[in-house]
Amino acid sequence: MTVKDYLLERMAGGTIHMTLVDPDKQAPELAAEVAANAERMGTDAIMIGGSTDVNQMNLDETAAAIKKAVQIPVIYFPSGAHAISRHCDALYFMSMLNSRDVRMVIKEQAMAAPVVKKLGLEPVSMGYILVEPGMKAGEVGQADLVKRDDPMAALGYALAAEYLGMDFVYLEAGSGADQPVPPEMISTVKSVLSVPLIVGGGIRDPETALAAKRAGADAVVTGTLVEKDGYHQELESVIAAIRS
Ligand code: 1GP
Repeated sequence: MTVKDYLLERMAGGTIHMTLVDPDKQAPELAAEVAANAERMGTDAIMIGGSTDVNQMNLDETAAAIKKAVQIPVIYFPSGAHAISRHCDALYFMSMLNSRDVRMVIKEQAMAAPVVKKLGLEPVSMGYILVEPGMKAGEVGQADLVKRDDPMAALGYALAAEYLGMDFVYLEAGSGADQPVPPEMISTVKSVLSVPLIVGGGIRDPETALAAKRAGADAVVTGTLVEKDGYHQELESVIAAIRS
């Protein structure tokens, strides 16, 4: 089964959870341990990525270690064409739709595409939309951030992604954001969108995760949560809220 079909099948059963691991934040062995713990707690897929300091070496080592430790799909969440790993099952082939930099919209993708083909990696197409505060991803990607009180702007980008043939839409508040994507924005986008909606950035507790789910998110991504010691209970409660 392709990773895309796996995600669609899981999402048909309700909101799913994905755990994001940044290869720059810990040694590969620890990343593998985090991924295995998350899998045991019920996360549906592992995403690997970070806005800065991901390179071919830390990506390859982390992806290989995680791949050995889990059965669920391992998906690369790239920030550019500078590093691509054959150890992942798939990669989000994504365009930052509201970037002012054409490099983030299509040029990095044009550089990456032949490499993806050569490695035989599954590309999972995705429209990526940065919402305030956007954090590092918004800064590095030169995003023209969607304002938190402007759900119609998010709707426009999301529907454009669908009409361009993208399989998933990702609303991103940025890793470590102090405020997540507003639930009203999620529900506004969801009310018109026919492809699955992924939401992430600033989700660290079960209440926030549940609010994203209730607003209509098909997938909730958490990353920062697993970067501190003693994350087990929090991660477990976030996953439980999403599966409730
Ligand atoms: C970042 O949406 C993800 O791309 C996860 O964000 O690190 O804030 O959980 P957090």
